[in-house]
Amino acid sequence: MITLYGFDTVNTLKVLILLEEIGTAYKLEPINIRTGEQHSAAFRAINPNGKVPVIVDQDDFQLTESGAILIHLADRFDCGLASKGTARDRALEWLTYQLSTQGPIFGQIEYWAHLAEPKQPNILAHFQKIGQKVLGQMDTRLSQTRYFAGEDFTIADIAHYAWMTRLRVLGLSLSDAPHITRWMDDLSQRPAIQRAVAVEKAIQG
Ligand SMILES: N[C@@H](CCC(=O)N[C@@H](CS)C(=O)NCC(=O)O)C(=O)O
Repeated sequence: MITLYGFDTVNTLKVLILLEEIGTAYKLEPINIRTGEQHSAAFRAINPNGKVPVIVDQDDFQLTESGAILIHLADRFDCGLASKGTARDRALEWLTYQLSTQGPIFGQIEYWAHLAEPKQPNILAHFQKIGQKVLGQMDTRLSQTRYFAGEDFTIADIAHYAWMTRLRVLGLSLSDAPHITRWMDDLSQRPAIQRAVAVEKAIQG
């Protein structure tokens, strides 16, 4: 049995999507990061960094970092990542792009748009400009292939999709990104993604 410690966050959503795609039994333990539960001694014993998501796999193996968790689960259940070869390399390439570029830039936009006090319009505009560039790079990739890694749906798609559910609050536009729109429509129809989004929405501390 896998236990997922998480909350209503994009990184938790990535893991929920993969667990639903796999179809394995899992238990969700909400950690309310808005009331500071991530700093409790009990949670720090599970993740000293005080962040979600974390999984505990079969009661004895604990893992943090959404990217590492996706790779671990994909390999363990043979779901969403080829075991070797170019298909695996390509999926890890685009997973890394999400972890190093799309996620951090979108995170900056969310901070400067909604959390920063006082507001800094110049900084927000700076990150939104980079965010549109990121969307352009994603759209170019999806103009060449059905999914990020090629013809198969992988954990690279899962990782990218999680932040894309927040596009509205980021103030970014898909008007010049028809291939992302096509890919979003495709992923939104996957029953596992629909279930994961519903589970994330229902999380309460
Ligand atoms: N690099 C980590 C980031 C995890 C992360 O930033 N989690 C946030 C929520 S999305 C968190 O737990 N924040 C609580 C805090 O920093 O106090 C991953 O990909 O899992």
